[in-house]
Amino acid sequence: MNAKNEMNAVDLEAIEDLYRKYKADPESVDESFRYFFQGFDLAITRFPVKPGESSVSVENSRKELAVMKLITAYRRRGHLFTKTNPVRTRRSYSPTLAIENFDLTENDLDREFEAGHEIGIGKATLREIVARLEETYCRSIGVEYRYMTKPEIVRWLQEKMENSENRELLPREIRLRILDRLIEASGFEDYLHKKFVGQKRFSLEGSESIIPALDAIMSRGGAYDVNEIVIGMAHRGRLNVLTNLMKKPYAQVFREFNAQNYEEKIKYGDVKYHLGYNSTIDYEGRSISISLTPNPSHLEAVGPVGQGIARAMLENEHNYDYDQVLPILIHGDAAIAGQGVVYETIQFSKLEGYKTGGTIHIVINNQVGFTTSYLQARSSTYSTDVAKVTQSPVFHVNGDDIEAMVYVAKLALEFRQKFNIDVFIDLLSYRKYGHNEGDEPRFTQPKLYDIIAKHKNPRDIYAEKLIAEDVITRQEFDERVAGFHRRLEEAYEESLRSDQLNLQLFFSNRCKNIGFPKAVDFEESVDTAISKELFIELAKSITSLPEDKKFFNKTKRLFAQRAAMIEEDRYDWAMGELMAYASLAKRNIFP
Ligand SMILES: Cc1ncc(C[n+]2csc(CCOP(=O)(O)OP(=O)(O)O)c2C)c(N)n1
Repeated sequence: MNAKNEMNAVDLEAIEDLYRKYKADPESVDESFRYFFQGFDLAITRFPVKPGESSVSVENSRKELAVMKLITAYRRRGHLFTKTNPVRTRRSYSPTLAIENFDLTENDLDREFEAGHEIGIGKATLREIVARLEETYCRSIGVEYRYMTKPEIVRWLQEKMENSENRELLPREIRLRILDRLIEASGFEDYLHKKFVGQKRFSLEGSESIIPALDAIMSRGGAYDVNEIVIGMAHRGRLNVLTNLMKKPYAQVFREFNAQNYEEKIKYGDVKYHLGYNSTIDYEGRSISISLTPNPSHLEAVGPVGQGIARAMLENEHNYDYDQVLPILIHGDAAIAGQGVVYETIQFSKLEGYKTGGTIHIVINNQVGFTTSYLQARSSTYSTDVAKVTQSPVFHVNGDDIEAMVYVAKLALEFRQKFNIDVFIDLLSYRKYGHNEGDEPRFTQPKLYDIIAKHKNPRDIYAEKLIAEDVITRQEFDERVAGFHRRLEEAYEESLRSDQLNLQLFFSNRCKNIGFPKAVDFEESVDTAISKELFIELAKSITSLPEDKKFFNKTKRLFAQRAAMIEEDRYDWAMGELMAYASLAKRNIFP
């Protein structure tokens, strides 16, 4: 038994056994029990039990045990009592973590407990222990990890979080970098809002802190051996990721808004939210290629596509060194909770034939799916509850606490690189406008949108913090905002200089022979005929088995039967279907 495990189900006999073991050899029991028994022994020496007196030592050890139970409860249930929702009061859960629920009282607050060793602060008062637990588990970050069954993973995370109170003090230059990313994220959306009135853009406003978080992953990835990042994401915030992180030129996006023609003859539709993009970013002398996969409107369908691309890269170019290829999937809260394909995809995540060495999942949890509040949209407590299926840790983070978000992003990256399993970040935020800016969110969410209307955006919240802490002056902040606005104005001017859009083909360097699909006029029949010679050539090639391999007799017979069809010029439906695929593959891949 391990004191760091389930103290809730304390078995007194087992503890007595452990105590006997400890007495024989203190090193033979887990560290946490060692501390616990040291406290117990101390209490016995200090307050020996005299005949006829009540046992102080027993009382002390009972209290030590109670504090241990409290610590375990914070680790397991602390996430239910966090301040992670920037715009709503959280639902209430019971029992709470109040000390009274653990047989402790106010009189115990200033008593010292050996149990403090368990969370790395040594012997400490209950007041200090509770303060430390509150800081670690119940502020802007709620973490679910105790369901993971591998003790070494749980311990690693626990120590990381408890030793740091789940935060990191950032140097000034990093804080300014974060501020700049927020200025770009909010400034870009605001510019689009005013310049292209009423046009759909699936604004990121309310959830902008995903941009500095992704920036942290991308810029630090190199230090953890990442060479490629594959991102799969839907509509929300896609334009922001493309421009501010992947450096797609602002002018190009503005031209797409002005609905001008592509140089290629493809139909203009929802193209700008669905196209893929590739770029390379350099940071501290390392470069990482980033690929944003194309995606259809069908939510979450991009998940397996992103995984497939990452797996192909691992197989073809990185010799299955999982650390080199990092998949990131960005979800909406309604989509991840509702779409079955999410479950299907993550079930592949640990299978030898499919795994990609762990995915960082980030949920843009704006608490609404189209028009529906999360309370009417799902039965699970969290939108991320599917994470438990594969025993992946989940960090729920208040999107208004930017530094917490960046800290979690970095921790998730380190975790993924160390254990090569999935990890989830649930970014608790809100959606400033309607689903696509054209609809009125107040029709279905009037109260929420009254709160949102008065709420400061993440950029301004962070700027106020940095101004208050003398990291930057208000004037410097205003200048940075104005400077970015000027960059956008210049890009807009540039966008007007050409009326043609040059589309970058996704993976143009890797897939040289694949072109854009041609627009098909369905009124006319499409010519799919191929010559008889090509037909025979393809048929022979798909009915021959490689000679250097062994096959079951049944397989050999099946192939022989198909090969006979060529001789007899008599084909069945199954062969017909295979020939259709073969002719299409030949035509599209090797035109
Ligand atoms: C499979 C599928 N079902 C339904 C839709 C229609 N649809 C488009 S966006 C949306 C709401 C998505 O909400 P959420 O996942 O929370 O993302 P948000 O837009 O709030 O960022 C729905 C239902 C769709 N595109 N795909």
